[in-house]
Amino acid sequence: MTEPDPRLLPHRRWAAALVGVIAMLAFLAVAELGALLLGGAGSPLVAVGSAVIDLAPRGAKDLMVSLFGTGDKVALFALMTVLLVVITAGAGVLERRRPPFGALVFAAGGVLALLAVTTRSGSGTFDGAPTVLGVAASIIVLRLLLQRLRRWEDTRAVPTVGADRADGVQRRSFIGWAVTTAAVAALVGSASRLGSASLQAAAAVRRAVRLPAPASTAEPVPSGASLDVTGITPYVTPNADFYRIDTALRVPSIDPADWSLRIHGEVEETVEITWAELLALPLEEHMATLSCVSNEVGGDLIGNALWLGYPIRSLLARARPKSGADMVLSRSIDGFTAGTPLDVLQDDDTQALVAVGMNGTPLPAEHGFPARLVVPGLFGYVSATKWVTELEVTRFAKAQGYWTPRGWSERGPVKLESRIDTPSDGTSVRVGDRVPIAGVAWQPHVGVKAVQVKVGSAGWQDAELADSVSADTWRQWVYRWTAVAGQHEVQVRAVSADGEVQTSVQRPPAPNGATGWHGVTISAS
Ligand SMILES: Nc1nc2c(c(=O)[nH]1)N[C@H]1C(S)=C(S)[C@@H](COP(=O)(O)O)O[C@H]1N2
Ligand SMILES: [Mo]
Repeated sequence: MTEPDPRLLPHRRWAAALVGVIAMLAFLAVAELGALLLGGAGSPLVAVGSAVIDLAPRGAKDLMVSLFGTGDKVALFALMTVLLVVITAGAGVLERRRPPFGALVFAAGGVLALLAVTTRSGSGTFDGAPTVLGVAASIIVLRLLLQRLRRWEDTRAVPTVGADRADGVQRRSFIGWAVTTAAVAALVGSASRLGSASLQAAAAVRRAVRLPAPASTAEPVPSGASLDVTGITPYVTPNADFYRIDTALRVPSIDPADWSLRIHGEVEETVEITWAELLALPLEEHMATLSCVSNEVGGDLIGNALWLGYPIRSLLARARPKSGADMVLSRSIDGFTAGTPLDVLQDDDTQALVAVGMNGTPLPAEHGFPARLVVPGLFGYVSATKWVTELEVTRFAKAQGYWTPRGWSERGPVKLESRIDTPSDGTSVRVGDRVPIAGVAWQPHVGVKAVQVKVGSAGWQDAELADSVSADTWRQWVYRWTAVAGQHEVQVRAVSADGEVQTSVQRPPAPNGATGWHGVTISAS
């Protein structure tokens, strides 16, 4: 160990202690901001607090409760804070005298916090990230501020001409940096903690929601709708795997008690329904495949789910659109809008829903809780408004949905498409292997009646189709190929229930959906 630097002024110890505490604030700020970005998960503050409660001996808990009553948790946090301040102040002093031992104290604290975060029940893969980033931030702040402090000390320790002025400059520089860092950290940290807490409160509200049983249930999915092929997309997309597309930087958090849906505009009667009123209506279940216009050929911005909701046509019937109206501009609480043809929404054969449930649970927050629209056959950008609060009956000549002035078509029917899920591009197999080539094909609301596969220069061969559940959902298919030597380009195309053959013309997603055949290369040797 080195001797303490003789230039260290003993009375500057308080400044080093302060630096330690500011570094701790930086840790908390960065970690809490990270936790907020993770949707309220991974806060070391919460995790360590919970771990202390869990690990504390019975006697200590009883003592806390008897001393502080229902304020026991506040008292615990106060106690933890005092402890943190003392330890990190000590670490600041230590780092000034014997670097890098102060930084090591922070690293050790970080390891403990990481343990607490990652061993919490239900912790996710990235939950440790905020803590790791927080420790990094604290060490950077610790070093940076101590460097400033050292410069200030140097001006005092070496008496030269003008030392007093230099001393003033360095002092102001140190104090300026320290105060700014502390203020920014305190602000960011407390705002993030509040944000996470409100997100978690919203999640608790959602968990407490009990959806009614549907008045009309969807046909049960026949077992034949799913093919037994490894690597094929499952017929129903689990909520956790469902693609998410929206313009929301932060997922809107809505308390259903404050939510309502207003149907207005060119209608005989403005209608407004609350959450309780909506849930009291006879709800229907429908399976429907939802797809994004931005989905590239072979892309995965598509999913299939069982939606529970109330028919939009019935709500419109109550409001009675005036003649001349031809569009419904649905609006989200965050301002997003979609323009949907009125006749599609009024059509008896189109199961367009104000949906509240997705695969048997309330809508996940990122998929529109408490309510969204689902319209089979239309791309999401012109129909599937999440966090929906308004349906304005209007005209295409008067209004535009969010994406239309941004270069996307006014109307967006989903196009006939098919995708190879397995094998993946570039797979090598052995000659003679039986290779299932399989995937999904869709044209929601129209349906798929055939899928064909072409391997190399061989002609189109019919694939085996899974049972169709309804025209509104995608269909699995498989072509069982026996590998022959060589490198083969495999392509797929679908035929719609209307007899349309999927076009080979390659178009990009803009302005109204990509087209072309999906292909993969397989080599056999
Ligand atoms: N409020 C809101 N709703 C929205 C969007 C949006 O940006 N904001 N995007 C739409 C688009 S482009 C698509 S493809 C679907 C995606 O729905 P999902 O995220 O549940 O898959 O939501 C639609 N609804
Ligand atoms: Mo989309």
